Amino acid sequence: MRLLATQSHVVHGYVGNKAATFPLQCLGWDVDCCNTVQFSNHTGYGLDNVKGDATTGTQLDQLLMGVFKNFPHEYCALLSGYLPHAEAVRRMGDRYGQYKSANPETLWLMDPVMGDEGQLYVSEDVVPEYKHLVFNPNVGVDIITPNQFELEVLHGSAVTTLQELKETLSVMHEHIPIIVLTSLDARLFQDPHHIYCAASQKDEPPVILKVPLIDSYFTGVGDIFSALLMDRIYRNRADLNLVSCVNDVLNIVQTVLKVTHKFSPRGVSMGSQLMKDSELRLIECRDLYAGNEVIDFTYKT
Ligand code: PXL
Repeated sequence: MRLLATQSHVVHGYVGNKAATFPLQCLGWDVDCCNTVQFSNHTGYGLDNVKGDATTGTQLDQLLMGVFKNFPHEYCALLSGYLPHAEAVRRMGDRYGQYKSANPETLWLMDPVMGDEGQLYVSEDVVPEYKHLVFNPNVGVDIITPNQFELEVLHGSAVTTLQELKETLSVMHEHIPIIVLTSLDARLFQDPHHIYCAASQKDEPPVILKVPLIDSYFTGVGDIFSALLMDRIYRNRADLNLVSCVNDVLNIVQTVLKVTHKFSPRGVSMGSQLMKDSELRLIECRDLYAGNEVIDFTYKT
């Protein structure tokens, strides 16, 4: 199993490709990484404490062109995450799209990383690029993993009820077969003590999952989530039970966060070097990725 991942590289810590690679390798994947940035550390340390550069659209295009020229049929799976500039999103979309049309069996998971809780953390012109990849027919994205804010940005309107959530998902499913919402607004459930997610497939009602909230800051959680989700969906693609895949991944991520939290029990503050205490403890969790202990997180609405 070989996967191509286009997302961040950080020298220190675990976000982007640094968060995805080791867990996937533990599961038997060869992981080929195209780095969209090379930063000293993630941006949660505070912008003054981040050094390094983003890969330009042209550089990214060259890398992907070389990779797909030399390895035109080798990838079972394509993954993408944080791409800070519009040009980079476009080039990734073009190259991945070409590969996918020549290799329709390959699974493409795109995490449309744009922001959270009402705030964009990429430049604004990234939005229409992701909209293009989601709403145009024949692009070929199989799976997207937005949070609720990213779903709203893509769809262009707020989601304030579960009924609106269903309607929004059914519009998105016109071209995207699988949508996993990695966090829903706590206000939809009046419950600040849990994180709510949703697993949704075309022509089926979405299933909500509910996970206890750990009161701290973590980064790279979405990146390990999308990597493990890709693994589970790929392995089970012949007879896919999406809810079971998402539930399994949530169990693992929850345990990784519990282990990480055990090392920084007093919590950490965003925007400072104290973030170093809450880097994901991916090595310590090396025996977990295959999954074993499964709590049922599904939530009946
Ligand atoms: O997806 C998390 C992430 C990825 N890439 C960079 C980041 C972060 C989170 O802070 O800073 C560069």
